[in-house]
Amino acid sequence: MKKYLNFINGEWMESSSGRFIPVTNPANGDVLGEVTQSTKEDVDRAVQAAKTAQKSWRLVPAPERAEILYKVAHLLKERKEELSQILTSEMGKVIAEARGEVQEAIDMAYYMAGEGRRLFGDTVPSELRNKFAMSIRVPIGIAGLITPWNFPIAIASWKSLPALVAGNAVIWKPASETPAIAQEFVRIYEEAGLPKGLINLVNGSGSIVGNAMVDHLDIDLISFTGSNEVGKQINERAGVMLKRTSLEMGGKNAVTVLEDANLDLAVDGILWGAFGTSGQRCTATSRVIVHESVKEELERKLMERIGELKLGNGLDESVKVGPVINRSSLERINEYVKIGVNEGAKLLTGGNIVTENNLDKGNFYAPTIFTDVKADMRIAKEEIFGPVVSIIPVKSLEEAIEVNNSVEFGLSSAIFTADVNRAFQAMRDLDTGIVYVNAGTTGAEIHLPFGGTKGTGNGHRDSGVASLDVYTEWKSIYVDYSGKLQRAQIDNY
Ligand code: UN1
Repeated sequence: MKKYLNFINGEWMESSSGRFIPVTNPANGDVLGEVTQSTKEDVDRAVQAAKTAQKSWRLVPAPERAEILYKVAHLLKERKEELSQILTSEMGKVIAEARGEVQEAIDMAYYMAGEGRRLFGDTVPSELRNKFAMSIRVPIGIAGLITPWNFPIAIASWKSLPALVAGNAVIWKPASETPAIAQEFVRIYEEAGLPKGLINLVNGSGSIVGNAMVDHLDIDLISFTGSNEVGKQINERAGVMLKRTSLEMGGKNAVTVLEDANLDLAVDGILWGAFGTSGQRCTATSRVIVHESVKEELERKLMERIGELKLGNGLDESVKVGPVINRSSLERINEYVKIGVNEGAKLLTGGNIVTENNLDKGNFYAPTIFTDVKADMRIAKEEIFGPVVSIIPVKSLEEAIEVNNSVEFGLSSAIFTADVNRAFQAMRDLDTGIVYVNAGTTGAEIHLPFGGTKGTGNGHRDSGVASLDVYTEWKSIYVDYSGKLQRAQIDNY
């Protein structure tokens, strides 16, 4: 039986709890191994190691820190196929998407390595003579990362790479469902020569390990991606300590299809956005807001294509839709479908757990489309995190924007239209952190800020240069070379 361990102060070890929980393949229920379940003491040990390591790391020139990140990038690239296979076996997404996700981590590693030679601040004129003014970024100290199972290496890369290049140490709690890919990522850091104590992997539950991290006085910030429920709890606990939190939470993303849209292209975008990763992306397309004049044609085209979505084990290259992560998720999705039916939405296709062709050993849900959905129904408002999409008819662009913006989340939105004026109006008025024109709601690239408005987040961003704001403090420095006391705002007026 494979054992997934903690990595603390440069050593692989199991938790002192002695407890392990099984890790299963969501496509067939096979037990892949077991993962150690850590305690508060393990978190303490990791923090001690991180503290010592960060003291020297902050003094290593950032371009030198970046050399290690370049090695991480090379190693990820070299091992891309192997990592993708591990990812698919453990998390379920189809192999093509797993390769895409590993590529996202590779891109992020090269990009953040480049930041080692930038990490720009500003030099600005002082208002006084013979005085110099500048701002620089300084590391915060120890970053606590809590990451989800749906993008277990990409999201971990969005957080750990900027944290490390900026001079912080990291304590990382991966999701309990995906410890193998987490272990491989940490091995790559180890092989790249990252000094011990700078990345510490602590496996375990949110209630024990997660809370111990949030409560620890020496962990300076928490970066979390996951559910709103947990994000709010983290924010509350951390808030009383004035601890920085960067929270990336739910979505209820919509594709808007106007009457002048290229409908075949819109269908491609919807199928990919709604059913890719079995709908388990924060950016998944969960609503289709369509102009009533093209609704029927769009539905017909969707129904013509839905049969292409072969379900199965994602390691089979011909499979298009993998399993959902676990049994309880499968049941929750099924509950939402029942809610939709009871609310009076019309089920166009799907709406069931799939059991034929031996798929009952895994957690498979049929790609599901509801139509004639009203914007205030629960299925149109709450995050389902599964392969379920709701079609909502509207009469105008203005109404489409209103419906798009009516939910509590604000991660991603998309509009299909051939009219440049209306595209720009949508870019201005859709209230999400990410907007696509003539493309679906997924597909964010790592050099742009990733995150959302309203209930999706708390104003911070993952990836892009913006992510450095999470892992650094600004320090403003004034150098007076006049040789006399110069009082700002006073002596110059
Ligand atoms: C997520 O679902 O949390 O834009 C991340 C996308 C991917 C990242 C998704 N590049 O869909």
